[in-house]
Amino acid sequence: MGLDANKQQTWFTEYQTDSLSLGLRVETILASDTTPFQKLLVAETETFGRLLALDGAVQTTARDEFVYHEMITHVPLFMLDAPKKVAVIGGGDGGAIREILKHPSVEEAHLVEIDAEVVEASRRFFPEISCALDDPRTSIHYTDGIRWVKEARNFDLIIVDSTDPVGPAEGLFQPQFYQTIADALTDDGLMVAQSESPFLHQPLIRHMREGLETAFPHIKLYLAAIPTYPSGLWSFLMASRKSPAPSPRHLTLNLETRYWTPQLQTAAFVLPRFVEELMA
Ligand code: AG3
Repeated sequence: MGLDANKQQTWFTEYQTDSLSLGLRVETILASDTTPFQKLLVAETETFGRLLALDGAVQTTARDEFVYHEMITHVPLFMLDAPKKVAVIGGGDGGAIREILKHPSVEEAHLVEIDAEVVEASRRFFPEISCALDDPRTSIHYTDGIRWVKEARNFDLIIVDSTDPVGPAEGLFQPQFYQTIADALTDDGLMVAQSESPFLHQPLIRHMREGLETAFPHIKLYLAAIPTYPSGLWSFLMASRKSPAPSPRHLTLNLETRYWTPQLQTAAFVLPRFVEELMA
């Protein structure tokens, strides 16, 4: 407990708001680059293992990535009996793709990432996260997700695995984008988007919910605990034309997971009152 003055004092600090930060002691900096889109940092941290940060914001760490990647994928996938075509907008580390391909019905997993250097960094420094990017079912498109979705059709699930709503991801939080996603889905299809922290980003969550409501009749929010993201409590918004219900296969598929369980498939939607109020 506490600070050991004998250890090297190199810290990664994410300034999460203008009055709140998260610090991780760094053992080694592995990559620090400016891509055409953002600043990219890969570092070995003592507490959470390898860290990928974009524009100073934690995207993923080796020790807690499973929470985010399992929850952004399995919860919507298990609302479907036989998902076949899935797309991830953003998510260049490949973690969501790895989880999607655990579902045997999936035939096509499309990764739509604007920044090829994120994918390259993940292949190089996070082999356990990027491991499904070479699967024959995976296609990678290095392009703007907004443009790509306009041409997409017949998807069972579209996942928006974006960075925060500043910089390259800004357009991924706009109502017009949600309408183009709706047009790219089958009638039974779903979309899910990471929607930041209910402690710190309530206006954003409301804005996203209202935007989603212009394109979809059913919107639900669910939660997961992600220790390296701002406040540690994270949310996801799921939207669909039909009222979603877990497919019976969520009880029988016996996926290898570390966070998601069949019980969480429904329990993740049970909300604390202050979060429920955000959705009312
Ligand atoms: N997407 C990033 C979630 C936002 C984190 N925000 C922050 N640290 N300020 C995660 C990408 C993982 N595939």
